[in-house]
Amino acid sequence: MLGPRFTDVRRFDELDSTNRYLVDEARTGVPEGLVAVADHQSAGRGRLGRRWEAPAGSSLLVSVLLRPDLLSGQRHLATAAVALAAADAATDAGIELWVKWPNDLVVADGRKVAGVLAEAELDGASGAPGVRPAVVVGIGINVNWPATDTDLPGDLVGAATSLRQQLGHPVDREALLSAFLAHLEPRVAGLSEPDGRLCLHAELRSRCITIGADVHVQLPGTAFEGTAVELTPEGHLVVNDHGRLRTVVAGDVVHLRPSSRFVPPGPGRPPPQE
Ligand code: BT5
Repeated sequence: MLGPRFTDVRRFDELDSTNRYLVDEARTGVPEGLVAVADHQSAGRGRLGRRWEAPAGSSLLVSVLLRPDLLSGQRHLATAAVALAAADAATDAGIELWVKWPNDLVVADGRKVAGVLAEAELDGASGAPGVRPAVVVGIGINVNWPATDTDLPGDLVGAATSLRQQLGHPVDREALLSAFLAHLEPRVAGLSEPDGRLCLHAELRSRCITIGADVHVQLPGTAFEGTAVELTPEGHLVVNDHGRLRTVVAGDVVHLRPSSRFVPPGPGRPPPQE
């Protein structure tokens, strides 16, 4: 069931990028709630100029236009809201996904099922009085591709998997989209409220397999290693770098050693170990 926000769902056989489409729409002042879904993206975007790969008709490629009442430093919570809604939709489909900070959804062995990309639109109509800046958040979910590792390009073997590969049967993309939007609705409402942000933070913390892991953090022009120990209320990662606590707002994180707090799932949903 769709909530009141996400009623305008625009579907495309092909787009360059659903994020690009919504960022352009945001510049014209379109209100919160517009959704773009594509069967295929000719230039699907990852972070830092990287590509998102998805054969036509195989994946859920969806972006949402949000205008939450957030400070710019809190924007990571919009990424979290989308990641957590997608994780709940995957749970409905029968599989548990975990958040690998900052923007991946992974299965317990670390292989990536989905990636989230948030882009802010601060110019144009969004800068007009009374119009909150837009945040466009897109997610690519590997639904029916890969079916097996042999479908993957070499660089993604061992790094990517899909709902289908994990479950052993195809998954209905429409049902997944409906579940995702339904799970997103209350979280987007929560983004603009202090209590809602507290809830998102708590949820993110319990889904985040990076906390407790030894990590290599790649920042622009520099890198360091340490143990991820916490998430700030804004969802940023706190890393203990040999006794010095460093907050990482944006960066790439490689897990060097899995979290001791994370117990790989057996049957049913595992509670994270505190
Ligand atoms: C992401 O970037 O993971 C964000 C991906 C967001 C994609 C969605 S699709 C709808 C919306 N419209 C867009 O144009 N984008 C969004 P990043 O963390 O930079 O990861 C990118 C890296 O993941 C690539 O360099 C590959 O190594 C890997 N990758 C690419 N395609 C993948 C896939 N289908 N499954 C797993 N890994 C993949």
